[in-house]
This record gives sequence, structure tokens and C-alpha cells, in this order.
Amino acid sequence: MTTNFNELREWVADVAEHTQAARVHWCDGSEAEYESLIQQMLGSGDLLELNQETYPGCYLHRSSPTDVARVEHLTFVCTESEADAGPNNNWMAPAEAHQLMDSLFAGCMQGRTLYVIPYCMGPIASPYARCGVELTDSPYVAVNMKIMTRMGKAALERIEREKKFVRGLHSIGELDPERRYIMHFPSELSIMSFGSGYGGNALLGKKCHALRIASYQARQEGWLAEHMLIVGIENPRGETHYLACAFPSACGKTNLAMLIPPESHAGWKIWTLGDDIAWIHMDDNGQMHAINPEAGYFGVVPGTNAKTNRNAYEMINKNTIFTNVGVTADNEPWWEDKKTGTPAFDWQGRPYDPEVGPAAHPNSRFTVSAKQNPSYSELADAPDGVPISAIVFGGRRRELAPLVYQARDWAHGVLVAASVASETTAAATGKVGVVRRDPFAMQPFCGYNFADYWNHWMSFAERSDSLPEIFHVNWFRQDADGKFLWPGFGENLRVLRWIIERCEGRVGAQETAIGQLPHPSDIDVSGLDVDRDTMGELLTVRNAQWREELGAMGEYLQGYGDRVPAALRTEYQRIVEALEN
Ligand code: OXD
Ligand code: MN
Repeated sequence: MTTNFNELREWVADVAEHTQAARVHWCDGSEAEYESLIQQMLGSGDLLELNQETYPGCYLHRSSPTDVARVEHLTFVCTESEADAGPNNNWMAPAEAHQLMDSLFAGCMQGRTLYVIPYCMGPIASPYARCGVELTDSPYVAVNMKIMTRMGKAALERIEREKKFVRGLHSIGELDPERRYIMHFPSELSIMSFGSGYGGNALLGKKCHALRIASYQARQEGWLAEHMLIVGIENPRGETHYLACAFPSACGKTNLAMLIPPESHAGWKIWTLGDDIAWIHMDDNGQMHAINPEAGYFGVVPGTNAKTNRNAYEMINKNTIFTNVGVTADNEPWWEDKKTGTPAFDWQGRPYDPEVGPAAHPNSRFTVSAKQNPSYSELADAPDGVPISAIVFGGRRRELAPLVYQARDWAHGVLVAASVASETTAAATGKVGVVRRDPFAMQPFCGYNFADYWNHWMSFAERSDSLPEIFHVNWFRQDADGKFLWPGFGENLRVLRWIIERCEGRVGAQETAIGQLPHPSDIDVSGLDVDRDTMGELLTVRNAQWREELGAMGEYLQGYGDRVPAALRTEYQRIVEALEN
């Protein structure tokens, strides 16, 4: 396969020459190609075969131990002016970044194959989808891109038609953390990533294209590219509401997207559209529609078991690429909290020793086609996406944030979302468990100045009277002994029900300084081990604590200076005053 689209052909030829790649392979996206890449990697040791009787089509990749997560400190947005990248991004001048990357890429693919991966983010026939081409020397990236995107021939045909695509250039280099950079050039619609094979750094369709570059493009074109799952909730009457939900990395987005209704909720159904990214457009009637640009899941493995997420547990027992899990003596994948089996080797292939560390890396991952999910919605392939009733934000907060509250209107919702803060997890390198501000769960992913992004969000209020309702949830409240107050997982449906009833105008709420909270009796807790006091605690707003939180938020906003939209300042001031009472 090759192309008659000159611009693409010439770019590939230039890169092949500059990197001195030994061969060029144009990926057609076929099953046969996938199989042959797998066989090749089994031969080279890049992949290990797992037990094919119990885990057919499953393989294990062990990454370099220093290459296990996104590297935010080495991720840059290269706009002409530093202010356009904003305090939320690391910035480098485009000319300097190009020079640095060109020198890293020079000759870096000697003896290696250069894979040309045309891909489409979103259903091939969707007007909302966007295409890209990733050039990489990693066959692991090629097979992951096959699972995560619509990759190959059909994408190439669309690119040839549209003559517009995001250019992504990737090399694992020497996997040297000292020679590792993830660079974005939004105005050139291009990405350069060197020195890492980890998903978020190397599968360029995901965070780099579908969030950083797409968020920049979305602002120019009047839509939104968000770090959100998309889920459909069908009630026993057969009515389905679609929600888009944003949570920081490793806060249970995949679990929520594929939630299993508890036994107490017979007749309810969950439909998964996406687990990580949503592209949201407004139709001519002012209704927001979302598509999932991805076609697969790159999910966190540890903690997945038949009880916490049966769908995910069953989804990953075939045709799955595991990265950095442990293995049992029977060669089955193993991870902490799997609740069955015993690890024999850890994620680095060493005999398992609990004294040394966990068997699976805390950020070990599965890559799997979305179609293997038992709750997969066929509408994930619908060109127009699904209509969104509510947008839900959340963070991992031991204290402070109640189980759920609703913003009074869009502008307030933008403030609520801009105020998201969460305890850090293993999805990025750095300290785990410290609270950091993560507006819209987009801190690592917004490809331009956050203040401009908040302004862009605010602008939708002028464009429609039928915008989704905005909510905030916190599944992670703990008591003084560190015990979770809310059972979470499937029981979160009880909270989502209140959210939907609010959207339908069928239930009331109590007004507080921070927004509208449920009356405790309006959340159905029948059959749960959650008593009245706990419910009271989960639904209490402590103004003194919130004044402190708003103080921290105010300081944070100051970092964005005059660029903070006036509407956001007004909302902020309104809440500060409400908390004084
Ligand atoms: C992810 C992340 O991998 O957010 O989805 O880090
Ligand atoms: Mn994510």
C-alpha cells in the first residue's frame, strides 16, 4: 500500500531519509497485518504469549521500567507565543523545539522499520471525525493503534479525499528518560514524540491528537475535545439518557463507562460509548452531541475483578494486549485485586516477591477493542454521535466535595469544572496522592491557555438555550479511618439516577452556597450499608472548608491573570459571597 497523495508521500519519504529507516511499511489495518505484527513481536521478544487456552489472543508487553506512564514534565505545547500555551503547559518556541527534535530523530531508525499508520479518530463516516497519520518505529504502537483507532485503508482514503491530517512522528529512540520529549505544534497540526513507548506518550491518536491538538482545533472551529467518557443510561421504561463525564486519570472512568447495574436495579441498562475522550459538537437546534474518537480502551488493569467491573474483567480475557502486568505459573496475566490466581512473576519478569513491590505495575494497562465490551453501544459508530443530557465532573477527594451537586446554570458549571481538583494517581510519573488542581480533568491535556479554554466553554451559553445540565460528583469520600463512605462502582447508578431525574425536572434539590444538592431521601439507598448519618455526611456542605477551597482556587486563577474570562470571575465572586453567610 502507498498513496498518490503527494504531500503525504513526500513527508513519509523525507522522514524515512532523515531517520534512515531500513524499511517503510504502510499499515492497511487488516487482521492479517495485525497477526503478522504479533508474530514478529513474539519472535523479537517485544511480546510474550500468555496462556492461549484461557486467554486466547492475549499477549504481554513488558516496557522499559523507566517508561511506564505519561511524562508531563517532558510534554510541551509549542505555540509561537508562550502566553498562548498558558501556565497550564510547558512551552518551547517552535523553532527551538523543531531543532531539538530534528536532531533526536536524525538516524534514529537505522535498522528499523518505519510504520506508516493512517488513522481516523471517530467513525469513518462522521463529519465530526478527524484523521491523522502516525509514523513510528514501534510495532507495539502499530498494533495498539489498530485496536484504539479506525486504522488503515479506509482512513487513508478519507485523508486522500480531505487532504488534511494531523502529522504524528514517533520513535522509541533508546527509551532513555534523559532523551524523551513529547512536542505538540498546534498551528501546524503536528506532534513529535521521542524516547517513550508508553501509550499516552506514543499512541499519538489518543492524548496528543484527540485532546491536545483537537482541543486547539475545536476552539477554532467551535466545538469541544474533552477528557470524558460517554455513557448511556436506559431506565426500565426503555428511555436512554447520555452523559459525558470528566474525571482525572485513573479515577474510574472506565468503570463508570461500563457500570453494571446492581441487583437492586433490575431493568436498568448501561450502554458504553467511550471511556476516555469525547468530541462534542452542537447541532443546529443547540443540542450537544458527542462522539468517541477512539475505537478501543487503554485501561488501568489493577483493581479489575468480577465484582468491581465484571464487564471489563470478561472483556479482557481474549484478544487483549496487556502491558506491565504480572503472570501466574500457568502463564495467565495477574494483577493486584484480581481476586483469583497467584502471581509467579512480576511486571519486570522477576520472580514475584511482595517485599519488592506489586506484581503488576499500578499503571499497568490493557488494550482492547471497544466491541468486546458486553455493554458496547452500536451508537459508538453513529456518525452524529449521541445527544448529551448532562455533563458530570468529578475528582478524587477524601474530604470536602459532597457525593453530588448540580451547578445552577452553564456559567456556574464552568466554574465548577474549572475548580476540579484531585489526588494524583499512577497514570503520570510523580508523587501519588497529593491534591492538585485539574480543571475539567484537562490539566495534562489542554493544548492551549486554560483561560482561553474557559472562555471558549463560556461562549456556548450564547449559542444555545438547551445546553446539558452540569454536575459534580465525588465517589471517594473517606471517614477519619480512611474508610470509603460511599460503596461506589455499580452503586454509583443511584447517584446517576438523581442526575437524570434533575435533567427531567422530576426531583427537587436543596440550595447551598456551592450549588444544588439532593435531599438525602431522594437518593435511593435501599439495601445499602449506608446509614442516615453517612448520607448526611456525604451531602453536607461545610462553608468554612469551602471558603478555604475557594481561597486556593482564587490563587490558582490569579496565575492566569487578565486572561481569565470576566464571566468566570463573576461566578467566582458570587460563590465567595454566598459562602460568607
Ligand atoms: C489515560 C490517562 O491513560 O488519562 O487515559 O492517563
Ligand atoms: Mn485518560
